Amino acid sequence: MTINMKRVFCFFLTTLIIFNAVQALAKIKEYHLTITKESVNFTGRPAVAMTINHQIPGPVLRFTEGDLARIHVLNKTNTSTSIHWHGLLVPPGMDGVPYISFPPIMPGRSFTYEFPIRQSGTYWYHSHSGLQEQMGVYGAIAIDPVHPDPKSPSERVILLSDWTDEPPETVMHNLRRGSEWHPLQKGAGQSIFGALKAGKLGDYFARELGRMPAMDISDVAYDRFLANGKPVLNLEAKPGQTLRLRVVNGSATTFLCLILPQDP
Ligand SMILES: [Cu+2]
Repeated sequence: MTINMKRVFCFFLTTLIIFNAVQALAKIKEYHLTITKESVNFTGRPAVAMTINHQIPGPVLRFTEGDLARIHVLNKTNTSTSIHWHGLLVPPGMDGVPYISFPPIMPGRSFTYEFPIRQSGTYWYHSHSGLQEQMGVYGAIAIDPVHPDPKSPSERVILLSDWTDEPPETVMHNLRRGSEWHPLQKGAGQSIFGALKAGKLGDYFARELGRMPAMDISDVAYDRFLANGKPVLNLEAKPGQTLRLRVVNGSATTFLCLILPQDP
């Protein structure tokens, strides 16, 4: 071994020892997530959903920058599943994209994700398998910085999402047919006579020639919009109190607008 090679070897060994020491010193933050297929009722009618720990959304996962996350995911459904940590800087094998970064979690099996928390902020996690995210497999992640501002206000996580009683596969099928199913559900169908009446016949034909459906994936007729799994969410605060809101749009297709009312 030449002197240079020895130096390189020593450098790698030292780096590895320091990395392992840092990992060993990191606080382990452990979570258990169990994915189940079960009946829910958001609309007065029962519908099939996929839940995490029997809830939609799944629990808020809280960490502090520098923690070591250890998350055990158990699949109690009859289909394969996965969890992807949206926006988190994780090693490739922990990214949770089936057949790309790891094998999917098969029915009855579990997978333990382990990765260092290298950032702070608000993120979310969701299934990366089929249309399971639309069925309820998602939750928020809140990460505090290593040195939090001592004056930081108390905070609330708000995870917004869209819900349809229809199986998401049916939604996708109707969207791909280019049919008027969703516009009719929303009372927003567009007819040639309507275009004529509005003086938009040219636009109508331009769209038809482009084989562009009148409505697209942003126009799904959802049955409910949810905040932390509820159609209506009340956040309590004392008069004058400052709150930090960690807001996540966990919708499958919906663009949402958040309006904060001014003081009366
Ligand atoms: Cu994502």
